[in-house]
Amino acid sequence: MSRWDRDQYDKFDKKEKIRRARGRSSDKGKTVLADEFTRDESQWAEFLAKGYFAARVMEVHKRYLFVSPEATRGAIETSDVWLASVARKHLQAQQEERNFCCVGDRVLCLPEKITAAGQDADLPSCIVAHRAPRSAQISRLDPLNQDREHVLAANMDQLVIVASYIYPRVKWGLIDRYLVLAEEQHLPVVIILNKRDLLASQSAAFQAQCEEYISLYRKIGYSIYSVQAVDSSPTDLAIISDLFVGKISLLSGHSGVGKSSLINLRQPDIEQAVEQEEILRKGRHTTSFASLLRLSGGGYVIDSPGIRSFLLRKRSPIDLTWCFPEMRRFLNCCQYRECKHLEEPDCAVKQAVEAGEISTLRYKSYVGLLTGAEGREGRVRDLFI
Ligand SMILES: Nc1nc2c(ncn2[C@@H]2O[C@H](COP(=O)(O)OP(=O)(O)OP(=O)(O)O)[C@@H](O)[C@H]2O)c(=O)[nH]1
Ligand SMILES: [Mg+2]
Ligand SMILES: [Zn+2]
Repeated sequence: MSRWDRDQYDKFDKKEKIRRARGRSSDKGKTVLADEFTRDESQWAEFLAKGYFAARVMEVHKRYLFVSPEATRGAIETSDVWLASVARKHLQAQQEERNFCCVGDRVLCLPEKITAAGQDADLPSCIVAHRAPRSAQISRLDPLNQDREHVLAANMDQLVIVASYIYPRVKWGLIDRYLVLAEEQHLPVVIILNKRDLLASQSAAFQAQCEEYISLYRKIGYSIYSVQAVDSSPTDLAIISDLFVGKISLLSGHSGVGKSSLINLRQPDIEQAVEQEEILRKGRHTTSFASLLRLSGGGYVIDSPGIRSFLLRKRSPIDLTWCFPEMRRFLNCCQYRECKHLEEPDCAVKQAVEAGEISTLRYKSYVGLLTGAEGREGRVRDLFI
């Protein structure tokens, strides 16, 4: 075991509760702005000179995080794991996000002095003093409180959207929502359709529909690969190997689509748990926390728990149209400058849909995201953090 033992988590959790309870009264009444937590990396030098260290968030739990030192960008010491908690003064700040940090965040940490309580700790511990602004982030509306966002991961170099043909069946609307986020963040994106081996048992109509949609996304310009993580062919292995080299990739998608199985093909430093008996699965998540893993042969991946609800905050028609690359050229072509491309007369986007230049499937996703009518996939109830 290279990092930590699961049992240790609970032990630390208890200590953390005691520590918080002791400190609480003295902090009452303080207000700190959430953005005091964010500090540009150009301002980190003075902290580094005082004994702070730069680190990357590897995993976020309810009360604490795990971080690993990262002296220079991309050189994450994944075998050096620290137990971390966000500095208390920040925790009382008003915030627009569910958590202060998410996996992939670059943070500035101060090692904690060994106290009586910490002496038997198996991991060194530290306080997260600041977080760097994010270069990219993937977030949704928090299913527990839709006034705030839940950032799933940050600072990745690419988003890998994972879906399976069946079990569970591919939801193209969910893929479109991920694509909107990637476009907005200028993030390279790859779509993986997994479980190709199960396709042969499906109807010819379903197979033809999948083929049609795959060519549709290719035509728009997206990379989309059809693979199988079980009994993979050499081509599948080559696709997966090439995909992750030299980058930090976030893998996201529904539960059970095979995210962890695909990662395990590349031998991460910790083998990710995979659902053992697929037939028996009842919507339970096998991966419960997003974690950043180092792969043998280079590259890092963020394995994340399957997503059940994926509501996005509403965007203006102009912003949203821009996030559909095939619609971009019709921006400013409608009769009305403020055209939402819904019921307005002389709408260039709707004319393009009628002419078959924009697919009905993608236009429906646009309308759903604009009006919020189809803004959900599956159940809203969502249990993971
Ligand atoms: N037939 C077939 N089964 C697969 C394939 N890839 C993964 N599976 C199975 O699908 C099930 C779910 O795989 P996981 O890798 O745990 O899926 P996940 O996306 O990580 O799921 P969560 O962690 O719950 O989000 C497991 O039983 C895998 O063995 C595939 O290509 N073909
Ligand atoms: Mg998993
Ligand atoms: Zn229009």
